[in-house]
Amino acid sequence: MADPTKTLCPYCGVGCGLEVLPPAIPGKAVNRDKDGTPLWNVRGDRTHPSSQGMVCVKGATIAESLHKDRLRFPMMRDALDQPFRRVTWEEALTKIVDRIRLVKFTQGVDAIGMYASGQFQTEDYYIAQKLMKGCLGTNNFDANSRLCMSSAVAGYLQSFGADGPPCCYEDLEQTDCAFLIGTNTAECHPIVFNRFRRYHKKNSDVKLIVVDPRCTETAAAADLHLAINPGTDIDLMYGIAHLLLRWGDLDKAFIESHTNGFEEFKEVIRHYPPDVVAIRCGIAETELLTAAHYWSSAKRVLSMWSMGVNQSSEGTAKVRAIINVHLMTGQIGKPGAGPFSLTGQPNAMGGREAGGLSHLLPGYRSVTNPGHRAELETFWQLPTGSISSNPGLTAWEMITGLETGNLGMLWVAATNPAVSMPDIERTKAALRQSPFTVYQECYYPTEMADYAHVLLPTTQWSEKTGVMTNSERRVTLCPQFRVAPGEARSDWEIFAEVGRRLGYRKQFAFNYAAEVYAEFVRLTRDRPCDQSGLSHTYLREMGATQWPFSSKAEPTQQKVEKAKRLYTDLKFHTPDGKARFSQVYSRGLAEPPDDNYPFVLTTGRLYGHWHTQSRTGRIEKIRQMYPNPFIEIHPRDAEKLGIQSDDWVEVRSRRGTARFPAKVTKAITPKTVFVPMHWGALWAENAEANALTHEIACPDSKQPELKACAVQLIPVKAIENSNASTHLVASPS
Ligand SMILES: Nc1nc2c(c(=O)[nH]1)N[C@H]1C(S)=C(S)[C@@H](COP(=O)(O)OP(=O)(O)OC[C@H]3O[C@@H](n4cnc5c(=O)[nH]c(N)nc54)[C@H](O)[C@@H]3O)O[C@H]1N2
Ligand SMILES: Nc1nc2c(c(=O)[nH]1)N[C@H]1C(S)=C(S)[C@@H](COP(=O)(O)OP(=O)(O)OC[C@H]3O[C@@H](n4cnc5c(=O)[nH]c(N)nc54)[C@H](O)[C@@H]3O)O[C@H]1N2
Ligand code: SF4
Ligand SMILES: [Mo]
Repeated sequence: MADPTKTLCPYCGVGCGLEVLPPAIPGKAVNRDKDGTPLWNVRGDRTHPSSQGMVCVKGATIAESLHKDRLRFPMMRDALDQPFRRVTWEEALTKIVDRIRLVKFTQGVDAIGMYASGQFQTEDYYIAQKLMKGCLGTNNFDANSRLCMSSAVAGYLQSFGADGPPCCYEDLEQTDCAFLIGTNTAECHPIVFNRFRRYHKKNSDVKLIVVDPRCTETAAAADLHLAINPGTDIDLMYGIAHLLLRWGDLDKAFIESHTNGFEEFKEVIRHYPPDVVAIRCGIAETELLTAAHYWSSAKRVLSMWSMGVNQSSEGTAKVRAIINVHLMTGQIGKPGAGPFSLTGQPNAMGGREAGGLSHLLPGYRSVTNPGHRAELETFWQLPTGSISSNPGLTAWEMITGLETGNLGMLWVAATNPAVSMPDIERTKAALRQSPFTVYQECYYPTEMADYAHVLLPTTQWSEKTGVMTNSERRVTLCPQFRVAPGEARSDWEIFAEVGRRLGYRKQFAFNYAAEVYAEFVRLTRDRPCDQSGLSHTYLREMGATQWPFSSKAEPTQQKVEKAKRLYTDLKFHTPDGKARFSQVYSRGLAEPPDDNYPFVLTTGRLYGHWHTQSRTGRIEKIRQMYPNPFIEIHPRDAEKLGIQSDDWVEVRSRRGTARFPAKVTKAITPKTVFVPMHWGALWAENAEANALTHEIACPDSKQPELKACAVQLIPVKAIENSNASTHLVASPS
């Protein structure tokens, strides 16, 4: 039998290793989809250190999505109200290159914007940076990581002097206390959760604390679930810090030698005594005391977080508040301990390494740093001053750029902003105004296709070769094993071809993804994300490998050991080598509930679905798991509204409305409601979470507060019975 192809699951940032075999395995019936299409066999890769053979339902069913509804040929139209017509690549590329030249000439290069995704491979990211930030000279490249990980990036950078999660998955099995805040790990990072759960079940003295306004599957497994009011994470962290300080449970030697700013932080947490914090968070004081007690009695505390922390108007401050508590207790740089952001997408980490946000450059560099710009200009053989010193437009600023007309061309790839952006009606209106939008996608239809002038068919995972980095900094090679449908091309190849046509032949003289990666890793040498010792060949032969992994002569095993955790020498990437405490007070939600909009709506994910359903909506098993969207409402609120499960509810925010059947459940905190983000216009009528959300963002990370907005709930039967519905707005208090 042929050897299986070893690769990585292309869904979440856990980054599970997969083994893939052709549909026909000798001695077995050919594996087929219901429509008769032969399906590749997918199973967990036991040799992959991150996942040890485990997979969740998404990884297990990926093969069923690969052949359905694929975009096969380039398509074009002159206006959005026209039908698409099939064109050749030559026509499409000529059109794009002409338009780039025109916009550059008439509006300037900063009128061009590219919006891409953590579902790019590192090679795609890198070539896009070289084209946009290097050759074209605009930093207007942003990714959906802006909606996802940018608060974690900003928090790490401010506290440690560099991005990069310091921990590894082995820490899950070496900790005394896992502190999960703003993460539904059981549904969204299932294999990380499984690894911890196995260990937790075997070790009764190990504690699990979960901080989430909802009693998720994750929270249900906790020793302590703190169902805090949305947006009160900083209060909670400072409340814990206050108690640890009061009890003298500090690592004074660590604070003294390896940090700055503790005295100022002490002054801040003085204002967070347990009685005040308990009221703000909506928890009992005893629960807060228990959390602080668990924290203080654990030798090793591992914090993990994701969108409940990052997607906030104070996202960076939340991240730093978590890090502060690690710093005051010396809980970092050792096994089983540290602040660990769980990355959302399969290669959001690689995106950060390759400079895939509008303020970054490849190799954890910054556009505002003149030395960094000069290094890249020399490396890319571009004239001095080619790279702009201005941070480019963020995802949302591209939307407002379309509104004002400042953006003359939008290029979207591997993301579906017509569903995933905040304030979706405003987003769609802006997209409709775009003079020229290019959209690179592997499926058709998706919601975003409605807003494109040019559709470019791309290969996806399984049809292209490249690398991805998971949450624990582990780089896995994902080799091509299937033939791409129709005329699909890989994202990086499209960018490189446009670059060559714009005259940058030597900058884009690549034939293979391996060459692209080889160039990129040279740029990481001696940087915090050093992977100069890696190559496609190395990864193929040696398997998935964590960075830092330099090209310096050193025994491999030594490099591997050192790469497990960052900051084991307690030297941080700041100029004086010390980590920094933050001193920011909590502010709470950007749009708190009021008499008119009395509920807090929070949004998020379900175990089986992936984002806007481009893949999972096309997999029958997963569709059956979740036949329709819904809204979670606490029984107390439901009673006041006079509704029961399956009754339809209209949800209104200051920006829009949507309708959902109610799911009455105690799993949600009273006065808070929850809607999954997965149903865009293609998959349900009027059930878009983002019809309701707002774009107000963290001032540091520019990450929008997708986790909370103020809404009213109105039973649909009441609307149908009466035209004057205003007096029916239910108040939860
Ligand atoms: N099944 C599945 N898995 C996925 C994805 C998917 O689409 N489907 N997407 C991937 C991606 S890109 C990402 S970013 C991750 C996201 O992974 P998670 O962040 O775990 O997922 P979410 O459901 O968005 O939000 C997590 C939790 O935050 C809670 N929350 C809301 N507001 C607050 C708050 O103010 N404070 C706190 N402490 N908690 C709050 C919500 O109740 C929710 O349970 O998942 C990744 N994995
Ligand atoms: N209300 C609300 N909104 C949210 C969130 C939330 O929690 N609540 N979460 C936010 C977060 S964290 C995220 S990450 C975003 C995700 O939001 P999106 O990025 O919009 O979601 P996806 O459905 O993953 O879209 C990715 C698209 O890329 C395509 N694709 C896959 N592989 C490739 C490839 O190799 N090349 C190309 N060109 N295309 C490819 C897929 O078919 C898919 O259509 O949503 C954000 N929006
Ligand atoms: S946990 Fe994430 S990476 Fe692993 S199989 Fe599931 S979706 Fe894929
Ligand atoms: Mo994400």
